[in-house]
Amino acid sequence: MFNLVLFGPPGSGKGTQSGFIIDRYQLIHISTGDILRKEVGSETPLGLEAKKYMDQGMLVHDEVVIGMIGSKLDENQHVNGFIFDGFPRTVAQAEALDNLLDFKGNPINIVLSLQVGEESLKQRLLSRGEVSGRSDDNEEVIVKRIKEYHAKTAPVAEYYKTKEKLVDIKGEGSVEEVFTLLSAQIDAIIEA
Ligand code: B4P
Repeated sequence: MFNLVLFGPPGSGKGTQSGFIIDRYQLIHISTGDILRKEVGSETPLGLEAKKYMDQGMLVHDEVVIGMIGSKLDENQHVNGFIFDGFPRTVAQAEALDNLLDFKGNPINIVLSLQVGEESLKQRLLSRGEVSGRSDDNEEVIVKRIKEYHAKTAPVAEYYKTKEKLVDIKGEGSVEEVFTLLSAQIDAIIEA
């Protein structure tokens, strides 16, 4: 089994690259952002609660997100592996994920961290906002999301660095160039 975390700030291309990775490597895609947006769209109690935070550019509470991941892992028992997109976003989430995967005997193999400068992030999210209709893609919320990233999510990179699982990837080329860099890292592990 191959388990990958795709890590990076808001708008760094996690969702975009996940699409290519699942096609090539047949992994199960777990995007907490997608799951939460689905809950919001269906107006479930979880979605209504999550919306309050997402609309303001804040992270949803750890317990909610960790519970969602546990269910997704249980739903997919005999698979090639998982790509975690947008999760973990706090050190508490990273620890919970390690506990869940260690219990199953299939730890995280690698964490690929997309490096994109702040100006590019803002531009990308503003452009996405023009077409996506997402509530978190206007200037005020984007600035808040990036602040929240530095305060709560950036420490997750340190967490994986100490476990020698973190690899930085230049995330500012074309989508194809970034995918080439990501797949070289994945291939090196799969073929080892
Ligand atoms: P997410 O849905 O995870 O998404 P994201 O960080 O906004 O974007 P991503 O990095 O996937 O960028 P994308 O490919 O779209 O999070 C949304 C919200 O959900 C969070 O703020 C939070 O409230 C909540 N949430 C989710 N997970 C959570 C968790 N674990 N804990 C708590 N709360 C959680 O790319 C962005 C744009 O750039 C696109 O328009 C794309 O076309 C473009 N782009 C991509 N690659 C490019 C490239 N190489 N060059 C130029 N443009 C590129």
